Amino acid sequence: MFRKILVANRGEIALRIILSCKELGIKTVAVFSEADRHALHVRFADEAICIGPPKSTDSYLNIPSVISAAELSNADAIHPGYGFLSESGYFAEVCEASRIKFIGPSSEAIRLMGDKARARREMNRLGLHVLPGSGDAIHTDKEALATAEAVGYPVIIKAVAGGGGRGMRVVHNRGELLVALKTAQAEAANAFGVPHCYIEKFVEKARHIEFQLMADEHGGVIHLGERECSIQRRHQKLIEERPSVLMTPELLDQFGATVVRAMKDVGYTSVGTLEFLVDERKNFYFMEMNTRIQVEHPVTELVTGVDLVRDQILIAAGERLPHRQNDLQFRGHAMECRINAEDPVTHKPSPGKITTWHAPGGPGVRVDTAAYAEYVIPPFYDSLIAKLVVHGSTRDEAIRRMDRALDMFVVEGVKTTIPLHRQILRNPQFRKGDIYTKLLEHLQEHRAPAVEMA
Ligand code: MV4
Repeated sequence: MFRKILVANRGEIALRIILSCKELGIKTVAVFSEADRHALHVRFADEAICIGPPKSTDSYLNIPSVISAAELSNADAIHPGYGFLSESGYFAEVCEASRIKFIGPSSEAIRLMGDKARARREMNRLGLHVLPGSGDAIHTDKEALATAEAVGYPVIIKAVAGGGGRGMRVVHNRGELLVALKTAQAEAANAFGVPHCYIEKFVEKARHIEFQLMADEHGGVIHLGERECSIQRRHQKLIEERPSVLMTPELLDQFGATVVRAMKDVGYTSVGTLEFLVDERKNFYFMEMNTRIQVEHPVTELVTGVDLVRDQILIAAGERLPHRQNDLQFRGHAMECRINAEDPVTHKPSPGKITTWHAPGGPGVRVDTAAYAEYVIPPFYDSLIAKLVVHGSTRDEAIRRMDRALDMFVVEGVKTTIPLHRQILRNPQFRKGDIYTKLLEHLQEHRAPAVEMA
């Protein structure tokens, strides 16, 4: 087992990793930027090392600084959390070369899944369905027109290097295609440094459902069920839950076995998530794989009782999976609301001092946060300030519990997404579980702004 783990992250996920380390009896090293001197991950870790100026590229993304901190503190492993260096194949490779265990999959697996076109080809080879389309980057106008014709309009243009849905374009007919492709390529070049885009069938009323997986270094693989993540805004997830209203025990067993087999065949290790786009006829199409612990992992923890971060650490230390598939039970309904410090009208981050803070509690309520009263949210990082996660015996109970917990969540001094969440929870379509791609856009269009947000 590891003696000491360096946590290469900040905010709630750094705290989340530190708490599992404490329970495992593993010492922790926090790294922090000059903007994070008063952050809680610095306080709760056994040691803390400043790794640079506030800007992420100078600190949390600075590979030489992070590796130096690990060497200086004699850490035998690094946990990258999510974001920052968590899906950098290069960083994982530097860790491997420095004989510091990267808590995650191999650099090779990160690189494979990071190339979205290659990942789709590989998963398709292993038996997962992918949407009809070009599969790879489109190079000529002729190729674009032929592909769109073959799959039939509407189609969607996505960046090969993108992932997470940034820079997507929906095209309804032949006349729009070439202009949309040019614009998408220019945007992709600007955002990701590479212009390559691909074309695939556009699915109306799509759902986003993902599967949590866990694999050890001895060939053991299990799945921990799905998460429904269809409530998104500008490709940021807002609410996640389990079970999805369209999941059945049969579908879970059947599709679970399929994803487990695919992960075995590709030789994946660590925790990971397979994301699917699901159409109205319950067809699952593989979109991409995330090779990190995800923001929404507590949803799975509440319905399975598994500590995913603890198990991720045990697996990285070479231990066998601590659970067998048949021992896992899914209990009740879990739901997570991501609370961001942002302006409800402009959607811009709302950094600054939290003057009043009260986090809700009570049965079935969990709050993952690194914020506190008088904490000053720095303007340099992600605006997530808390994850409010609830568990109930039914979806209805979970929704009512979430509503009362949101009501008892007091954050003053900065603007947050709490009012937006309360509005979504009250939406009749959401309550029925009729959630899909466009729901939130509809909700936002039909809203009388200031009044309902108040
Ligand atoms: C799609 C799609 C429809 N058809 N792909 C991809 C990344 C994710 N953040 C959104 N993505 C989508 N890809 C095809 N071929 C619709 C979306 C989509 C979406 C999907 C599920 C839930 C909410 C969504 C919101 C916007 C777009």
